[in-house]
Amino acid sequence: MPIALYAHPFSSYCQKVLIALYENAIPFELRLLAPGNEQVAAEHRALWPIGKMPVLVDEGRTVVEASLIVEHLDRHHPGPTRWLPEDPRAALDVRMMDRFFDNYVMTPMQKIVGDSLRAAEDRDRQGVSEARALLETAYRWLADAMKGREWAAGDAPSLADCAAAPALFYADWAHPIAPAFSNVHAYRRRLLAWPPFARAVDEARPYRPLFPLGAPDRD
Ligand SMILES: N[C@@H](CCC(=O)N[C@@H](CS)C(=O)NCC(=O)O)C(=O)O
Repeated sequence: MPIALYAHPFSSYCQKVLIALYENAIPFELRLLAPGNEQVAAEHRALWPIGKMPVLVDEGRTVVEASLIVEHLDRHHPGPTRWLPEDPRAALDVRMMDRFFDNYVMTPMQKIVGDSLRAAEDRDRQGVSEARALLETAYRWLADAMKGREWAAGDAPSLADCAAAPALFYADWAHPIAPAFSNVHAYRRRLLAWPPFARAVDEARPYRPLFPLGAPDRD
């Protein structure tokens, strides 16, 4: 039975997993979570009532949370690119950067985007301004952390880069990265040129009109 991935190509957390699948050419069946696909939505709800995507099913085992899905693929479908180093200290560096991108880039980016989908009277101005401030702090910290680095942790692509690519891609749309943070811009550009992420971005192009803040005419 092929791996099934419940996902949508425009979702940042789904792209995090798609990178890992594409990079190591792992075959899978996309169970597209999109309006009108009621059967797929019902399967997804039954597998993971929390309702978040992506969800992966492999040999009857359900795996949730993008980082854990990438770790599952690394253990059970290892390919030429390994996502977590064997060395425990190096693996901790990768996990730390993965947490950084999820918690301090992806989360505030989602807050800004999610808030823009709310009715005007339900907007959370304070929450959005806190999210913007957090993104500024995260960009500044990352600009320093990326000095002399090509990849987020160590000298090879890892789980941390799977997290970084969609996080920085969309965060720059939601709250532009200041030109002064040139290391962050350069890293984001390298990620956009990374073949598995370039493919995920290309496949998601038709959905750009869905970006509620208006997708910029670039990338
Ligand atoms: N912690 C989850 C977050 C996943 C997540 O936020 N997914 C979004 C799409 S990018 C989602 O499912 N949104 C739909 C919803 O919240 O109903 C992970 O790492 O997989």
